[in-house]
Amino acid sequence: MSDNTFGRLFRMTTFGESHGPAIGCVIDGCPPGLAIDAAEIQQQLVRRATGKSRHTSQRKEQDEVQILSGVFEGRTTGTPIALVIENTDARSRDYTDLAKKFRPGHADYTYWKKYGIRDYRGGGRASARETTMRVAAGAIARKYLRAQFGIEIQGWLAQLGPIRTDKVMDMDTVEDNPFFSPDPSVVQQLEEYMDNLRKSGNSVGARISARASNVPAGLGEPVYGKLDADLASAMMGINAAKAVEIGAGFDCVEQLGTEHRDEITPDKFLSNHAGGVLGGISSGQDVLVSVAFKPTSSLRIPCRSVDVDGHAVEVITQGRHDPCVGIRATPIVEAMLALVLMDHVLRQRAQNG
Ligand code: EPS
Repeated sequence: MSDNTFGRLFRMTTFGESHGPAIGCVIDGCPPGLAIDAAEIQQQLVRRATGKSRHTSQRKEQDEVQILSGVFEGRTTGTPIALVIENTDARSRDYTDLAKKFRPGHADYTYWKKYGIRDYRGGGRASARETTMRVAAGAIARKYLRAQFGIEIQGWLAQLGPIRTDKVMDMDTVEDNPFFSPDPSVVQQLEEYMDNLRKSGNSVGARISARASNVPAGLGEPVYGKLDADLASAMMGINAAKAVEIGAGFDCVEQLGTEHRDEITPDKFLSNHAGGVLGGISSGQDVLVSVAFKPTSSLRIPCRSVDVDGHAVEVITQGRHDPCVGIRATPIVEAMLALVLMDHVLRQRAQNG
């Protein structure tokens, strides 16, 4: 399996399966001298973890990250940073029935078509568990971006199923509820919606948005390697992502040029439909990205599928699953935003000093 590496100059290579002994990554290209410790990485991992509320998977992992290399006396040394997290609460028997069957809507089917072999336990490499390492590496990138440029990254739940959660943007409350909703007035509605959904055995999609502020102008390559193209690729690479928008995104279809263009005064831009990127290069405005996540495909509601021999079968998924993967996706979107910006900061430095 190739292409497990992300980034050009700040390179993260992840490894591991959901029910293997551990999941980990090697980060190559991190500048030396950055103060970082496991506790800071842990802070981000905790935000993404399962089992924090009744609305997510009840798998209980400590997600305790170990720094194996690349950090000496609390500072990065410029050598590869290896991170590892042990898997301690895998329950592989839940997957016995899926060994030879495919969950519709899941990568079960395409992994089998591609490789003719798959670790079916917990979705193997296709599991959301792989995102632990994106968040861990993202924590290091965030630290650097903040220390060097004052870049701040904040994500939030913008919509869950039919419930819009971005009509009120009270960012102080994002961490105070299990959904990362910026609107505290919809939290009760989200709780009830998710309780009913969980009882029904179904799942639902969500939209996560994120903003990076204090991004310097000039990040991103003008033709190939555009900042927005790399963001789109990074976000689409998150498990269950189905659509990405930058700035106004698909709304630009209905906008007129007079509305979409972001007029400029000597003091500032007067709007930000571009999402902080013009011609593939950051403008100095906030970088805005939004990602749609599909409903989880692991459902206990029976459905039709086939087995590895092509025979018709019924599939019922057992075990502990997220009824809405979007609920845990805010820290992952933030991490991918940090990783893309980090890579482009180093690329900008390499060419333009
Ligand atoms: C997942 C299924 C569940 C989740 C898992 C992602 O795992 P299991 O079936 O082994 O209990 O708990 O997420 C994590 C463990 C995690 O850390 O994100 C899946 O099918 O993707």
